[in-house]
Amino acid sequence: MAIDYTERIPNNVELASDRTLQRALERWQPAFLSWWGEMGPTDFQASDVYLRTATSVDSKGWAQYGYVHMPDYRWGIFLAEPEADRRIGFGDDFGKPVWQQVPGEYRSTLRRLIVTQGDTEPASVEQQRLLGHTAPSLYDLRNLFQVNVEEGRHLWAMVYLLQAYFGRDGREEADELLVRHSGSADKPRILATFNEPIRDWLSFFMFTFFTDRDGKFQLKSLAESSFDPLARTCKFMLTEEAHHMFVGDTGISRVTKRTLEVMQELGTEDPAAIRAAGAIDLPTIQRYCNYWFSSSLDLFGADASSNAATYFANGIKGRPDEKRYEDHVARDATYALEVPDGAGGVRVDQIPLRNALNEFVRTSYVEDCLKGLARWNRLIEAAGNGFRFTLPSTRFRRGIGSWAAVPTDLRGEPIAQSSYDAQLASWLPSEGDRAFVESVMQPVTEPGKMAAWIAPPDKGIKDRPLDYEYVRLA
Ligand code: BYC
Repeated sequence: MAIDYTERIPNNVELASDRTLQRALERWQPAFLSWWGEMGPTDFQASDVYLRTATSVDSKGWAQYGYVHMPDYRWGIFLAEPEADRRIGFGDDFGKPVWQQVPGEYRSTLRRLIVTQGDTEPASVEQQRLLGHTAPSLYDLRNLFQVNVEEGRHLWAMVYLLQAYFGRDGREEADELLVRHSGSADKPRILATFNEPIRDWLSFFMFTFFTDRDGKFQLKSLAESSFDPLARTCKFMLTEEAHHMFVGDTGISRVTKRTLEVMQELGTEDPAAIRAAGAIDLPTIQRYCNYWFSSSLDLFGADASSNAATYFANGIKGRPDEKRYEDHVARDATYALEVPDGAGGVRVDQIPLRNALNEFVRTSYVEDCLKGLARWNRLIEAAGNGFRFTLPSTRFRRGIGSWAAVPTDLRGEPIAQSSYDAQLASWLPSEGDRAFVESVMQPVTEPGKMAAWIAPPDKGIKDRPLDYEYVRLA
């Protein structure tokens, strides 16, 4: 009997009325499920997890809570409600009607952007697949799985666009999204950060704070797209994305809070003593920030980018919250870009704003990251301690753009390669730091209990108590 996919794939795109698309998704779904089985969270597939599931985009349906076995999660296809008479919001065609189909001349560009976005979603699930075994509490375990199933849904969102609007090429790309794997030597994920291993929960919190936040900015840029189905898809993805950054932000707060408690109890700031008590010293947390922040900065692309200028001119990818700006065409605006002068110093180049858009958005991202740091620093200040978290310069340890491979210190001052090489190990997590952090990652599975290196959250999920059984281990 034919599977009723209106039941199996909740959607608000009238899937049942498009047999070709339905068949394409029918072919892809078993491949997705087998990818989830092989590359998704190891074990826990038979556990009941207290998950939020979207069953529609309205306020009633987008966040339904209940126990679910992860493989039975209802990965659906949801686009935000259409905006009547929506017009192109930026670029050379400002004010013209948006596109409901892909314009032929932008087909390969749009496909490439959708594939790049889509590739990050399963990549992150692959990166995090082992973390369930070392969760510091059932609350955290549930949050990990919530993030994982939603990244899976975000993959569905991009696969829907590929299969609905890009014909055969789109179907092939959808298949390839399940063939590339994070960290694979032969077929790695597209963007570098998504090939970095995430072996411990401190890295997971850093990733959800710094890397998911790049996701927020990229999705906001794509939510402005003149290709209306992409814009609507990204708008709805953003509602789910907020929780992922919450997990990172509160995760790092809780680790910091616990460390401060231990410092208070012991009356010392000595990292060795703090580690001996099973907590993670603040300088180690700072080194993890340095690592994940600098890696995530590359995800914005090159600081001077003709690709970015073309996306903007053609109405393909805009600026986050484009309505905030007065000049939506930005044909004559310029941007002062700091670049290496080739002689060990810094030079300021005036370049067209359109070409500097990646840097422009990266700057907003840094401001957003700093709000989190200010929150963590307030905890430290309230504890009467003088330590403060800081972000390295955006020039530090870059792999993409004009600062790529230019040795600088944490403040972004160009330095000799030899000096950089000598100090890098003290700026980033060392093997010793990683080994220590991994050593404290002992699973805690009793409801309401927390591992020794992390404070409990302020409250539970959906008004449930902290000792609620967020995951019923099978
Ligand atoms: N790694 O002109 P540029 C998320 C390449 S995260 C490797 O700036 P472009 C999530 C680039 O491909 C958000 N290569 O390039 C978070 C180009 O190569 P070619 C994901 C890189 O394409 C957590 C060359 O450098 N969404 O959602 O305009 C969990 C020149 O650069 C990288 C998106 O990324 C890199 N980091 O800009 C789950 C949005 N950066 O063509 C999910 C879609 C650049 O010269 N993607 N290159 O060979 C885009 O908008 C663009 O592709 C990028 C790059 C902004 C990423």
